[in-house]
Amino acid sequence: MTSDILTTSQIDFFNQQGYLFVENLLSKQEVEEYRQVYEDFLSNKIESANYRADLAGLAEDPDKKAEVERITQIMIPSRLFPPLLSRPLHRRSHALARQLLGEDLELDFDMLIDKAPFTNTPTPWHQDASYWISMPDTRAVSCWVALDEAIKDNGCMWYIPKSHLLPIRPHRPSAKGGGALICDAIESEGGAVEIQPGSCVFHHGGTLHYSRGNSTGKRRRAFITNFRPGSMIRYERENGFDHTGDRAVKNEEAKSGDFA
Ligand SMILES: O=C(O)CCC(=O)C(=O)O
Repeated sequence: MTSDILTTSQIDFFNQQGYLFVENLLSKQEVEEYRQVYEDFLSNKIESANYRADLAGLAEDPDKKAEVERITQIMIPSRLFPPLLSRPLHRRSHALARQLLGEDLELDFDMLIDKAPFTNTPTPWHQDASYWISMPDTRAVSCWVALDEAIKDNGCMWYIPKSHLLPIRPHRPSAKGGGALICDAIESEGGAVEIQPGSCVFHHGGTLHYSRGNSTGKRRRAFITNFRPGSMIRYERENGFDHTGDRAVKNEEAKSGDFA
């Protein structure tokens, strides 16, 4: 059975720890359907080239630029292919996000992150809020849905419990050529959440997270939705920010290490 109702203890866990595992957001058949749409994005059958990047950045030596994208990120899939908005992943993750952080939560953006086989490239430790402009209301939650089994060796998510309750850490770009943002953190501060296809993990916008590289021969596809109060989405847009642009440190507090 798929899930779209949370218990009080799940909501309390999220508020206290900053993340929450939810089993079976999608059925097996739904996972298959999402895998097909995912391939349409990766093969550019659904035109997404302008929103596609390698989170690993460019290799330091441009002559050695990776032939294979190591961490493929495609932003705003539902703006490029709106039928996704009424499908189960968006509907159920939205329903659960509202139970976690409030009825005023709306979809801000979504993204695909794929780790190809044997690419061995970690997603660096970071807090999502470091990418975003500073906002008066910091409620924000991501739903990270696995379309393949996600285990330590192919890049399941790791979280640092309670980190959303502490000041944001200072962030910096991880690589020349526009790599993901990084802050100082280590695995022993947190724990890995290994999950099956169709299951998901929610994390708060202030929760520190990371994933190891994919050292296996199989894919690691994730479909991610992100929600925040509608008033804050309008605030972002009025300030020219819509999650399709560059990956600079945008949050003033992440430059200094404070978080209001
Ligand atoms: O999929 C990954 O490796 C990283 C995902 C991530 O950083 C996020 O969903 O905020």
